[in-house]
This record gives sequence, structure tokens and C-alpha cells, in this order.
Amino acid sequence: MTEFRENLHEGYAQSFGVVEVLFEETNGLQHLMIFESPLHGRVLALDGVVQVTERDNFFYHEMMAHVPILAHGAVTDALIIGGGDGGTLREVLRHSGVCATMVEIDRRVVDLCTEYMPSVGGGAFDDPRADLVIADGLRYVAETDRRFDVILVDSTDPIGPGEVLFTERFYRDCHRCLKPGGVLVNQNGVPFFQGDEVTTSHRRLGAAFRDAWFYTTPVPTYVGGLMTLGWASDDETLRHQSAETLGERFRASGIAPRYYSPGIHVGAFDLPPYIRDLLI
Ligand code: AG3
Repeated sequence: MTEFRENLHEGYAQSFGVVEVLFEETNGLQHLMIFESPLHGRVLALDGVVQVTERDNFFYHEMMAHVPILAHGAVTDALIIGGGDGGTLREVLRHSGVCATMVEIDRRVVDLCTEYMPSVGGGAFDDPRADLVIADGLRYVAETDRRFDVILVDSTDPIGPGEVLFTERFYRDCHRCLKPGGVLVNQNGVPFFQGDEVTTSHRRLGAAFRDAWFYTTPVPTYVGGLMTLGWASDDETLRHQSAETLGERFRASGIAPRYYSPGIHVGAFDLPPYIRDLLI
């Protein structure tokens, strides 16, 4: 069996057996590869970095969607930046009454994931509450007149096309696109290896919003322990919602996640000291 090696962190690699390469191309934006692996089902890698596996994507997508939506409590309009595989959209649309606009820069990611990894999107692109826009997210938030309750930035790491999605300018534009009491969340890497991302994002998110923080989730194929998701809002109380309030909203939502629970939600904001030390 051939192998796929991800070398995201210098001097360390994770490797997958490759049963079959289903698709590979370099387009004008990035290198895209989808392969079948023995343990994780199908895997999507962009520029050599694992983004999604069929087997473990639920951790990431559930935490990206349910934490801000249930903390907010009255979301009707969600904006997803990136997320071309459809996993975040899938989890967002589990909440009835929520409409989602998804702005993805690379149409190929949407088309190829729909074709080769349909379980990840789970048909979400066909939902009448989903509005797919193929555009540059940076530009979209700079120009749109629309306002959202939550913005979920489901990007690649800050290398390549995703880099601009980690700038203060982008966060300020997101702030402008949020209704009062809105929340921004973004993927912030694995701090055991990418600690500077937490430090930098904390500073930049804090310049654009009154409250900036992080919450954590494990994602087995994002190696290095817990990953952080960035959290920003002008309303600090939203990240201190009680397990009782979240539990009521959770039960009312009727969703049945595999990782998310109201207790995990509350605990995810209690940062381990090695991560808290990065908030300087
Ligand atoms: N995007 C986040 C990938 C992060 C990979 N980074 C890492 N392993 N440190 C995921 C897209 C899923 N919709």
C-alpha cells in the first residue's frame, strides 16, 4: 500500500495508508487530493494538509456549529466562510429555523467532496435553507450588506489561500457583518504545535471585538492533542452560558450529535493552562 504523509509541522509527520487515490489535481488555488484510507474512510487533503476524514470529521463540525448556535440561542442567519466539504453546513442546518450562506473560494472542493465524500455534506447543499456563494470570503465580508447572527470560519491553516482569513482586517469586517450579540468562531489550529496562532488570533480578535477567547475540541487527525477554535463577540456573557441553559436549548433542538454535549460545551471554554499561557 502506498502512503500519504502530512508534513504540517516540521520534524514530525502523520501517515495514512492509501488504498486508492480517488482524485488529485492542482488548480489555480491549491492542490487537492481525495483518497481512500484503511482506517479513516475517505480523506480530503488540501496542499498536503488533512482537512476532513469521513470517520472523524464529526468532532470538528459539531463543535464549530453547535457551540455558537446554542450559546447564542436565537440564530436565524448563519454565515460560513470556507467549509467547501459541506460538513459545517450539515451541522448548522440540523437546527431548524437557521438559514446558512456559505462562501467558499474553490468550487472544486464543493464539487469533488459532493462527488467523492457525499456523507460529509450529507445532502446539505440541496437544502433550500442553504445558499452557496462561490467567492473570496475576505471580499464577501468587506462588501456585503447582509447581517448574520453567527459567522463560522471553516478555513485551512494560515498558509496559502486561507492566510487572509486570520487578519485583523478580516475580523473587523466580520464584526461589521454581525447583528448585535453575534458571534464569530474560527479554526485556530492545534496549539501544542501552532501556539503562535492562538497568541496572534487572540490579539487580532480582541482588537475587533470586546471579548475574544478560545474553546477546544479533539480532532484525531489534526494531530497534537486538542485543537482550538477562536471565539469573538461583543457580548462576553455568551461564552459563560450555563449547562442548564444550554441543556434546555439542546433538548429543544432535537439534535443528536456524537461529540457535542452541553457539558462538553461548558468545559471546552475552560482552557488548559498550556493554552491559557498563550493568551498574552
Ligand atoms: N479545516 C481545518 C484544518 C486544520 C488542519 N490543521 C491542523 N491539522 N493543524 C478543516 C475543514 C473542515 N471543514
